[in-house]
Amino acid sequence: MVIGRVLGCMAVMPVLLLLAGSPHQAQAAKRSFTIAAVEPKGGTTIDKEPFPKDPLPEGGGYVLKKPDQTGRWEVSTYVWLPSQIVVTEGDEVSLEFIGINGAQHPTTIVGYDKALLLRRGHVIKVEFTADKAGTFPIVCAQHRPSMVAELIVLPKR
Ligand SMILES: [Cu+2]
Repeated sequence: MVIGRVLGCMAVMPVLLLLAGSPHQAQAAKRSFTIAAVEPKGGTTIDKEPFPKDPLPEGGGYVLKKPDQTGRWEVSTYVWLPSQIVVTEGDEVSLEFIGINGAQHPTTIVGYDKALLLRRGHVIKVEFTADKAGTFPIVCAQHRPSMVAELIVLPKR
């Protein structure tokens, strides 16, 4: 009777060990993200703050508007929100890009050979298996150098 119980426990142990396994050994997860093309903006008038003398880096990602007739000037930048996406190798990834600001964003996910032309008011869904680990830039060619996000694929452990 006692031996039977002990043997019974031993038979259950491998199952418990499997259940208690590291979360990294879990099956591929489905991961979904929304990535918005946005343009944070700030501004003031020259009587409060002088218009900056130094030009901003070129490439279309930074916009500095000179003072208008009221003396108001503005600065903005095109970015992806969020700018980092972290998944684990093997995950089924769904990236839903939405165009909020800017007419269009010709975009590539470098290293995963994905290209899309995102227009304002549209959603483009990109689905793939994260089958290689590393850091892969998500680059809008029209708004460099600021409109670059990172797809980070952590290696399977
Ligand atoms: Cu862009």
